[in-house]
This record gives sequence, structure tokens and C-alpha cells, in this order.
Amino acid sequence: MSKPPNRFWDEDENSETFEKFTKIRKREKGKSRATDLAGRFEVPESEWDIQEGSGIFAARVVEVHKRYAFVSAEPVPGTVKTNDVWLATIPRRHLTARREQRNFVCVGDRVLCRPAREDELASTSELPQCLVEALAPRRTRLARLDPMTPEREHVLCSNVDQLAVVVSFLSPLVKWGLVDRYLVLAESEGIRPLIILNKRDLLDEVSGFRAKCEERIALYRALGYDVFTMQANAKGAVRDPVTKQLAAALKGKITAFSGHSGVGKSSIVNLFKPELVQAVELNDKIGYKGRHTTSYASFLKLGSGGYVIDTPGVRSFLLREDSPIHLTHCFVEMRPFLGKCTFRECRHVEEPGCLVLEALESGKIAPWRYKSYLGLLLGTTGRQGRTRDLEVEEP
Ligand SMILES: Nc1nc2c(ncn2[C@@H]2O[C@H](COP(=O)(O)OP(=O)(O)OP(=O)(O)O)[C@@H](O)[C@H]2O)c(=O)[nH]1
Ligand SMILES: [Mg+2]
Ligand SMILES: [Zn+2]
Repeated sequence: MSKPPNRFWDEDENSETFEKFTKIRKREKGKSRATDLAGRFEVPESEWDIQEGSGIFAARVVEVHKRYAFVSAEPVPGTVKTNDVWLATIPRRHLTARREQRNFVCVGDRVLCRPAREDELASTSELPQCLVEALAPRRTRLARLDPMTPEREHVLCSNVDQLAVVVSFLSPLVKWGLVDRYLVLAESEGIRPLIILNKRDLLDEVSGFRAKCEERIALYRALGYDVFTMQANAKGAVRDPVTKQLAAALKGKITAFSGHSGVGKSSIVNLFKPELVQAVELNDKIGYKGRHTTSYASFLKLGSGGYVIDTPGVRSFLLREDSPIHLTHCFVEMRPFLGKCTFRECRHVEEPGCLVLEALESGKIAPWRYKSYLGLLLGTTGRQGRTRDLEVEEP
């Protein structure tokens, strides 16, 4: 994918284009408009009317910037033509809607686009330009609260089939509670989670560490999760059997890569011959804290098959629902007890006749997994009551 140089964006963000959009937005405020798709922005794909010769095309959002997005044509769902990139903007008539969300589209969205007319060109980009006429309802979504405007949500990516939870054993140190939270997020969205533990080479840096890690990995596997332990920066990493297993798991799917900065997400993605090689901060010192080398979520096509959304590290995600019943469902080992405790609405904290607490007592549920459950139920951030936010602590 070719991309205009960064300077283009820096200048453009402050330019007349931005003012133009702001003015338009003000003017359009409050107007109701009935248009072709009945003024709707979200329209199921079954209603998309793509007539031959009209120029209208289906596309995938591959990168989102403040006021623009890049989209790639995707005539057949699942086959993104990553060399057919357009600079896309949102038509004026849609700009007033959906203000509960920070952006109109996110990486992974399926959109219906129309080439821009001469008077609709948003900038002097070399790329062809188009307008996003409609957005297909999102099958799955990963969202957080907008750090700038907390009442709004920021959807980071959509329509992923899998969530790769990437952590490193050391530097930064693995946080098992964080892994659990990502698993809950995936379960909550109905996305298949993959656990990737990177920097295997550092396992013996701390005595007793390996044994503890192996115990936890064994439990995750027993719970039915796929766990991949790897060393992405090793010389033969591409040929490593684990790399090959992971490549097979990514094939034919869209997978979001999530995890703290510096754990090796980009290094791992680069093993699968992505069309666009990701920048990796070169610093192999132990104690490396990580810097945000990946600043935008981007949609990458893998040479080995499948697509990856390499997301920048974020502090917290939103859980779709936060009832104890829903949360219990997200911990797979607690599912058998759903609705079977004495109290139907049991939170499994101190209620008499609680089967989850019994299972904890008898060692059927691991204490550290239960601790993750409690943390999410009661909130670990000091706020009262349950937290809606899936907080992700910094290492
Ligand atoms: N020791 C060791 N270092 C690794 C391994 N994999 C990657 N690294 C190093 O870890 C650092 C961070 O790697 P990245 O791939 O940039 O991490 P990232 O998760 O993409 O980071 P952000 O883009 O900031 O979110 C780099 O210096 C890599 O060379 C590994 O298996 N072992
Ligand atoms: Mg990265
Ligand atoms: Zn209970």
C-alpha cells in the first residue's frame, strides 16, 4: 500500500480542508435529510446496490486518520485488493450523525464507496478519492472510551474473527490478569482468542519463572485456548514449528493483534510476510519499556494468508455488557455453574450456596483466574461498583 508522506498529513490537519469541514458540520447541524439510502449510514450489505458502470464499489477500511481514511477495494468479501487504495471521506450529510462515536469508520469496516467528484476532493493527494456512502453493520468490534471525550466511544477495529493476545514473558513482564481481561473481551465479543507469549528466550532470566509460566500455559490450554510461545526476533523464527502453527491459525481469518507496546506484535506480524513491513523499535536491552512504534491500527495482508490488524497498545477496552451473568459466561470454567447457584443472580463473591466458590475451594477453579474475575466484577481502579471499562494496567 502506498501512502503519502507524513508531512502531507501534518500540514493537512491544520489546513483549510479542516476548517471547511468544521464549517460544514456546523451548518448541517440539526437538518434532517432523506436521501437515497433513507439517510442511513449503516446499511446491511444485502441492501447495497452496486450497479455495473456506476463506479460504486465495496471496500474495506484499512487505516483511519483524524479526518480521512484509507480504503481498499474488496469486491468479493474476504479478498481485499490491497494495491487498490483510495483516500476516503464521509459525505456531509452523514457528518452530524453518530456523534456518540469518535469516528465514523474504523479499521476493518466494510463500506460502500463512490468516487469523489471534482468539487468533492478533500485534498491534493495522489491517491484516487472516494466518499463512504454506507457502512455495513459491524459483526464484532473492539472499542475503548475516547480518552479526550470520555462520553464517546472509540471503536478501534471491527469485523475481526480472532483476537491475538500478545504478551512477552519478560521486558515487559507478562501480566496474567491482563491476559484474562483480553480473553474476557474476546469471549464477550464472540471472537476466538489466541494467546501469544513472546520473548521465550528470556524465560530463564529469573529463577522459578519458567515453571510458573508453564503452569499457567497448561491451564489456558486445558480451558481450550491456543497458546503459542515464540521468539520473534530469533534468526530462524520464520521456520520455527510454532510460527508455522500460528501461520495456519491466521490463514483465512482477520485477526486483531493486541498487547502492550514493546511485546513484539510487529516483530511477530513481520514473520508472516505482510505486504507492508511494520516498524520495529530496535532495542534489545532487557528492561526495555517499549515505545509506541505502531501509532495507528492498520489492516495488513499476510503473504502466508489471512489479514492482521496490528493495533497500537491501548490502556483500556470497553466491555459490551457488564452484568455478573455475562461476566461469568466470559470465564469458560465458570460457565457450567451459570444459573445453578442458590441465588439466580449470584455474583459468586460471598453468596451462600455458590457453586463457583465451592469449585474455588476444591481447587477446580484456579485462584488467579478467580482473582481476575473479581477484579473485573468489582473494578480494580478504585471506582465504586462494577467498572464498564476493561482496564489494562501498564507494565
Ligand atoms: N528478547 C527478545 N526481544 C524481542 C523478541 N521479539 C521482539 N523483540 C524486541 O522487542 C522490541 C519491541 O518489538 P516490537 O515488535 O516493536 O513490539 P510491538 O509490540 O510492535 O510494539 P508497539 O508497536 O510499540 O506496540 C524490539 O526491540 C524487538 O526487537 C523476542 O522474542 N525476544
Ligand atoms: Mg508495533
Ligand atoms: Zn455463585
